Amino acid sequence: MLAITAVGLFLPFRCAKHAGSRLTAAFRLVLVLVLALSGAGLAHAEDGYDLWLRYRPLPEAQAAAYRGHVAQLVLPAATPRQQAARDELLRGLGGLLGQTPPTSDAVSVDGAVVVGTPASSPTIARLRLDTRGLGHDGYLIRSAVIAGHPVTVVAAADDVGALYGAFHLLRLLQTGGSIAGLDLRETTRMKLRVLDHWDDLNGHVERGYAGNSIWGWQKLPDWLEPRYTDYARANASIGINGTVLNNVNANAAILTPPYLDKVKALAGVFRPYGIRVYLSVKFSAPIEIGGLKTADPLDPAVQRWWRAKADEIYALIPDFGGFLVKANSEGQPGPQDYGRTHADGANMLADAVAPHGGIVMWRAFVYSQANTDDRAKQAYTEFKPLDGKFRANVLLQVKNGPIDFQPREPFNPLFGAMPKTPLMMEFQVTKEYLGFATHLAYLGPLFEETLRADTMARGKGSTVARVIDGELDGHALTGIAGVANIGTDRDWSGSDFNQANWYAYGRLAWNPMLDARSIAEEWVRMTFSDDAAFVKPVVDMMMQSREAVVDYMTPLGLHHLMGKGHHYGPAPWDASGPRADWTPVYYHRADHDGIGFDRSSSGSNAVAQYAPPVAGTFNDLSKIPDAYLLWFHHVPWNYRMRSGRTLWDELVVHYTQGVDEVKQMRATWQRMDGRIDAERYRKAAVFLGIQEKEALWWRDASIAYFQSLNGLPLPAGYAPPQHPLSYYESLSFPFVPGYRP
Ligand code: GCV
Repeated sequence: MLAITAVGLFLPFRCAKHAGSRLTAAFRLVLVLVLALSGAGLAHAEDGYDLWLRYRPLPEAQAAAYRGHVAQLVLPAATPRQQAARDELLRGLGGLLGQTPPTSDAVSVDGAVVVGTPASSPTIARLRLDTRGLGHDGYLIRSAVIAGHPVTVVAAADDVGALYGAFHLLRLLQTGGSIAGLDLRETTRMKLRVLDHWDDLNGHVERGYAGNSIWGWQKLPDWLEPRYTDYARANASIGINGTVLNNVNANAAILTPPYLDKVKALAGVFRPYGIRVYLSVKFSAPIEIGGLKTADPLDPAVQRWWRAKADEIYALIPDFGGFLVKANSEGQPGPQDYGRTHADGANMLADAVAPHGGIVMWRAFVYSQANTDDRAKQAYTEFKPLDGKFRANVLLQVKNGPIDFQPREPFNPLFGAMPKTPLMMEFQVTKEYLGFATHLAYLGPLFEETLRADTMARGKGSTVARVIDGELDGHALTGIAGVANIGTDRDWSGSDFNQANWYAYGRLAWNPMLDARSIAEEWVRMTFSDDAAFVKPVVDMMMQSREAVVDYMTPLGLHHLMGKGHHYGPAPWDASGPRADWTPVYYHRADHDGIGFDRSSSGSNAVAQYAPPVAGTFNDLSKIPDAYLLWFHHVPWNYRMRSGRTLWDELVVHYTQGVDEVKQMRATWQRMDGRIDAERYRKAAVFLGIQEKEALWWRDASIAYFQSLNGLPLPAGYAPPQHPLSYYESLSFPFVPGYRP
């Protein structure tokens, strides 16, 4: 019965929107019954598994127009990577156009698609295209004429570039782009485009809201889940070329022989897709699994141990990427345990992997309980003096903001401050602080805001994007990392809309200058529908969504007001142990008279860590944008805002606006009913309902608490919190997903 219902609901849309043919009611009924009986109805339901690579049939008129341009595939399949490009094109074209073009060694018809490199394809070699400057990853897509036949050429210098070009061609078809008169050239300056999985060996994902880890360690290396290949396809389609398999809060066991065999098996699945594996390593591994008495990076025995470990790994996985390290932060061991610096630790590991071409990503997310200085300043204080002291194969991985992936933070002052060190961006794709799985928060605008921020470090235009893509300070080793939002949920990311964050991260990793709106548009067209009446309102809704979260959680520069440990929901009242810099009261500093963290020159002086023009803006109350006011300043509740309202009234307006924005998002989505499949429509509709409830919870709890301090009335027309403060304070959440106690 279930299957019949699901298929019955689903068919009217698919027939009308995709198959392009009008089925009679009788035929439709027969089809429903056949599908229901065979169980195929459920198997083909839109459950989000296919991500943006759905390749559902295009409307017939559109498919017919494209078919003439993809009448034949001329491409090599001699290596696994070439095979991957070929398989994807066959799968994609077959799905989109309803027929797979024949493959051939030479162009013999109009409308052939020729894919390859000068080395892999004699046809491409004969074209003598200028593939220099494309690097390993770049590609050209051109309309050309070969032997009198108009063709489309996807040419690269390396097989991986050809694979990326194949995905680009498919994207053009999926988004209704023209494939006539093409002359595209795509390159990337970002060498490492990496996903960081915070996956534990027991299957738990730290800050994961999409089920368990997708790595089935217990069944590896023998059983290779088909999902691994689909993961690799999805990543390759957006140019991601590295994956760190395990949590930065690392378990040393990942470096033991049984686990390295499992890692090798995964590396084998990913290799055809141009994806290298990396591992997070625990600094104390020489003690824990090596039997040494110390992990001191200057101890020759420790150095030997790491060199031998690197040799062992590379013997198994010759293209292993390298190590990611969280050291001396949040309880993790590190070089400072032995009185050594972060550079000493990073360099020791860098020396171990250097003979194999490996790299070390050393995290700058370092702050200490023992340090009573403003937490926002500690990473800069620690690392800035080490500029120029790292080996050439070390990247310093810096979170986008100085605290910790909050809904809004100013850019991290380390960007632009360490010209002699390659800085790698670390974004969080999983929504630890933006509503977990259910809140619709498209992170494209957050990523874009950071990448475009002007550090002014080398004059105007010294954007964060130009720092990390190496242009500003002339680095060839460049990289970007995103903390993955991927798990065993059928839809991979805990909601269909969360897939957009994975997608946007990858697209911006490839080209940090892309804009968030265009990326959202691409994604919506591929993931849901190319119907203009759907795309525009949904993209508008996505573009508004992150600001809505800022409004209902942490407006005007407030930050870190969530419940301790689990990070689910508001707890601005929390002043409990074990350490001050994990409590909301440390960050908002509200009392009867005012609110905000004074990081100006009269406070912690965190502003001084920015280049003078930026520091000048942040330091000056008359210049600072409202969005960062309470990040940098402590002001009275009756402080007069640019709007003419008092700060208190302005806060209440923002909190309320956040809830209203979610209501608008819900209303927009309700209008989309019937324009996409019922399954995905309904899930997003229900999730938006959850988001509205939780947005109201954030608003009301925050207002109730701050009002308990300042005793001020709400501005006229604004509803009081639904419950007394004591109600919000009484809530507890010991079992939220992703929690690490
Ligand atoms: C992996 C925050 C998160 C932790 C995370 C840490 C980090 O503190 O809450 O779960 O640990 O950042 O980035 O290392």
